[in-house]
Amino acid sequence: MDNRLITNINLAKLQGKKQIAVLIDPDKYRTDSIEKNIEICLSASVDFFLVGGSLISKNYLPELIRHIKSLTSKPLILFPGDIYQIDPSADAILLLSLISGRNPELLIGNHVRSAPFLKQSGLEIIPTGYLLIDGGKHTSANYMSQSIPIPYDKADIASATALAGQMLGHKIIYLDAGSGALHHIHPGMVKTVSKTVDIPLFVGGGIRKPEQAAQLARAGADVIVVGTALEQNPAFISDLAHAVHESSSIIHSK
Ligand code: 1GP
Repeated sequence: MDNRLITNINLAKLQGKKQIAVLIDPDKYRTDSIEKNIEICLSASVDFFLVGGSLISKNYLPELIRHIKSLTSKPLILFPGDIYQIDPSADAILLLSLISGRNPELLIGNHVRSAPFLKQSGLEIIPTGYLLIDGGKHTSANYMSQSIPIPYDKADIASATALAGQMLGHKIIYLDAGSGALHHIHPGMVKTVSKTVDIPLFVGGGIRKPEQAAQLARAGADVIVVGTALEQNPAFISDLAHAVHESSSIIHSK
């Protein structure tokens, strides 16, 4: 087990380089569209891929990972909605603790069940403090986790929760409005959290437009995660990725 990916993510943060990750849901896997979509992501210089979903009803995960791996050597990180979404062919896994919720299964129960398999898998483990934030609608992530998201305008609660996550030893904080959220996380909340924690900050959920992605990156997100944007409008990924990467140079030139 190495620490290659988290080391690279930390390095990018140190250098002020903003990154974009594309989330691919195994349940929406189609062999023909995946090739086209990965090609679009590669020409847009997407930095890495996340694979996972709140609920997986078809056993496409191993095949999807193999397929993506045959198309690109970009890092592929599992973003599991449950303990069934572990596959040793990926490069790493975000070991999520839902610290915005109070569901013991998502704070420790699932981790205990999956730990022996994770050890055997050889995957790089990236302990992640995961916060669900209200994105204007009840998402699959909220329902499946049986947890109440942090209110949209409560940056102080998000900030204290993220700080607790860092103190507990998490390597990443992930603020998520949930896939398909009506609105993305408020940049003010991202700014408050990014000033509070030193570890890399992932922000996702409801990001559709390049200017939204750029605003969140400038507010302090180190990695912007998009999923629905690729499914709904693949051609847009190039503009989104460009906006995120451009935000790096804005910060550099300050
Ligand atoms: C969800 O942050 C991701 O965990 C992606 O959300 O599908 O809304 O882009 P979207």
